Amino acid sequence: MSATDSNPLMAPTNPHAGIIKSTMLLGGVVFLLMMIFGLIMRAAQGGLLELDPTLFYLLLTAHGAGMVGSAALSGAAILWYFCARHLDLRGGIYLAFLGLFLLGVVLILGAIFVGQYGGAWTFLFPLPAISGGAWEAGAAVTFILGYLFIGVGFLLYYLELGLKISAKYRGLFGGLGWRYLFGGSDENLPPPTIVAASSVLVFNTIGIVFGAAVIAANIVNLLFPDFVVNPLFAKNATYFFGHVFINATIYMAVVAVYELLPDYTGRPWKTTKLFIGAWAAVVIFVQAVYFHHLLQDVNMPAWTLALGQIISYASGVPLIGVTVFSLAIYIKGSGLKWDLPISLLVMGTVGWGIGSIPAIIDGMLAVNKLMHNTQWVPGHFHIYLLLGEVAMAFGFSVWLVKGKSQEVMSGLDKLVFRAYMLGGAGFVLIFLWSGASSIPRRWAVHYEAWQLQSQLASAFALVVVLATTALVVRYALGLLRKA
Ligand code: HEM
Ligand SMILES: [Cu+2]
Repeated sequence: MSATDSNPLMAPTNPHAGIIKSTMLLGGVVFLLMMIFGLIMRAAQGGLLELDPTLFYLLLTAHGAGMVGSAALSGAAILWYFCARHLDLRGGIYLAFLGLFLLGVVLILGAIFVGQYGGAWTFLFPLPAISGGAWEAGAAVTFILGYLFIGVGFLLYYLELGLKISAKYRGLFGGLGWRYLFGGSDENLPPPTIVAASSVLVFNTIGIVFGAAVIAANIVNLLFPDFVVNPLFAKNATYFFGHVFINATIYMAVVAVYELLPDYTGRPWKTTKLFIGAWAAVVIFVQAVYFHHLLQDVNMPAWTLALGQIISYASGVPLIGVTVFSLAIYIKGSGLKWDLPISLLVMGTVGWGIGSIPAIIDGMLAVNKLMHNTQWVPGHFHIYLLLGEVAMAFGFSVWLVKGKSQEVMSGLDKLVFRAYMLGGAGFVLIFLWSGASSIPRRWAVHYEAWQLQSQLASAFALVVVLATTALVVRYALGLLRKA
């Protein structure tokens, strides 16, 4: 059964397929390259290779910005592709978004590898200005300007989605499904993809606006150091933006599950009150929960810390719970035939759910005090990014080049899938283990007593890199075959 037969909503050909395919190729290649940077860092921490600490911080900055950027790009491409099944989106807007994004990438890469900016993707004030001579203010300005272009691109992208959704579903409240939730009729009810798109566009636009404000403040400070920014305000705004933005990447990518699973199970993913309610909770919680980044800031008012703690318990539950649970229900007894795309999509959804558990643990004050600057933190987010968003992105990519007929998993597909999953699981678990052993994060050089973990992790990372290489090559060959 082909996707077109079973899904009446899908136009025979998606008018945006070409550009989305290219975007996914770019995203896949950058994921792979950044993984290699990650492997180099982990191997250096394990003493397996010599790496100048200055270079480590350049790689760390590039890895953080590059990974978050590729996750955002692939998430945006997925969301656009599926929204185009329901809305009449303008291709020119997507091209402008992509152009601004690439311009931003060029500035960021230039700032890092030409300007030697190594202040991490979080550009936390006043670090960009205090380089100890490692980079000039101009490099920091260039890096942050790169973000600004990407942010503007995203605002344009969300504006187009917002306009088209409002026109078709009678305003954003219609698109969010909130009108129906509060007793309105179910006529013209938005499909799950539109509920997701409306929710993401609301919270990510708010996040990006805060990001833009703090970016502007940083730039002025870098150019005119007399202009000081309140560091506590800057931290709040920066982490609000960063937290919301990285979460949005997964919330965008998950629509691939809503849209593609029905092709496999023959059961449409329905917009229910529970579904709308879960997304409504996300719109609020994903913003409020950023307080967990401030649990160590003793000068924050106590109520914010309490809120950070309470919401951290609550935030993962609604949407992830609903999505993972529904996934299990839709799959059970459907006779689903596993191929590579659906396996990767399901792994991504489950990985996302599992990754929220160590995040919730870190959101407890008592744990956070001990763990926050350890590798527990990269441990939790590598779970829901490496085994979550990125797995979904590759699942979508290989679906794009899937043949019309039902394909079973070849022996090679199975090998690649298992290598990615097991390599990834080993790699992230060792981050958690390292964190639990109080090994700090973001240290270029590790004591000998810490190196065993880094060495084992490097071996797992190598497996992930090989599996990812196979995925990228398989996708590229698929594109050639289709062309
Ligand atoms: C083979 C796969 C990967 C490897 C080997 C790897 C390796 C690493 C290492 C060694 C660090 C620094 C840990 C420390 O603080 O000591 C790191 C940080 C990070 N990684 Fe990865 N990573 C991988 C995949 C990913 C993916 C898929 C994403 C996101 C989509 C990602 C996002 C990040 C981010 C945001 C940081 C934090 C950077 C910072 O602290 O400023 N990584 N990674
Ligand atoms: Cu966060």
